Amino acid sequence: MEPDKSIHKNFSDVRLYVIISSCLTKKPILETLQDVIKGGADAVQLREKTLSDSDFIKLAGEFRKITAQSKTIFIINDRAEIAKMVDADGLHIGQSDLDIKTARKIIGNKKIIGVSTHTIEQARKARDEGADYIGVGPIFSTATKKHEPPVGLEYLRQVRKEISIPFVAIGAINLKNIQEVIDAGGTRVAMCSSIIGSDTIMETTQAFKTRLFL
Ligand code: TZP
Ligand code: MG
Repeated sequence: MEPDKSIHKNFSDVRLYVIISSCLTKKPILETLQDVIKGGADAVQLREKTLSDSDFIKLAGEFRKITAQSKTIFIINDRAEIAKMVDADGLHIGQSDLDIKTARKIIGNKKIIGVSTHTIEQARKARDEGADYIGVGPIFSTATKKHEPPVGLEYLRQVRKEISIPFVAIGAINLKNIQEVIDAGGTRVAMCSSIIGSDTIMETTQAFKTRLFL
């Protein structure tokens, strides 16, 4: 069955995408979630690399309840079965995770699938295989994903020229460098540490949102 294209419309409204991991938050994780929603995040991703499945399921269930009362899209990183179980809005996968076809079988055609890409070949492949959006990065060198070398703004420019599905710039984006990202064509951006590691999570989220709409 073909993926339901109407989902693109939903993701196409996303400008500010916040990645939440308990190891990087300054506040309890559910307060962090509430703050980023209040600050105007269009999408949040729960990214927990070391939680057991049972703890992840509990946390994802809480995320689902909270995001269901908002317009914020809820994406789960890596764990397709849990995304299905808690009825998340989507799943985000990397280059070494399960493939899009398998992910689609698990979470269904109505859900969003995002794929991390680091090269234009990976971007083309994700697009051709039916990704709803791609991540483009790390744009800058980031401690949040140490093993992944930065791809720079040139890759973002290449994606802007060639790829027509939504793309999200990611990787050490902060309030000082976001203009460079916007100037290179990044209309959608994802941040982790610069938002959830801030002392003022809600205000910082709002500040990013404002910058994206200037
Ligand atoms: N994928 C590419 S860079 C990155 C991910 C998950 C980390 C983003 O986190 P930060 O803290 O905004 O650099
Ligand atoms: Mg992954």
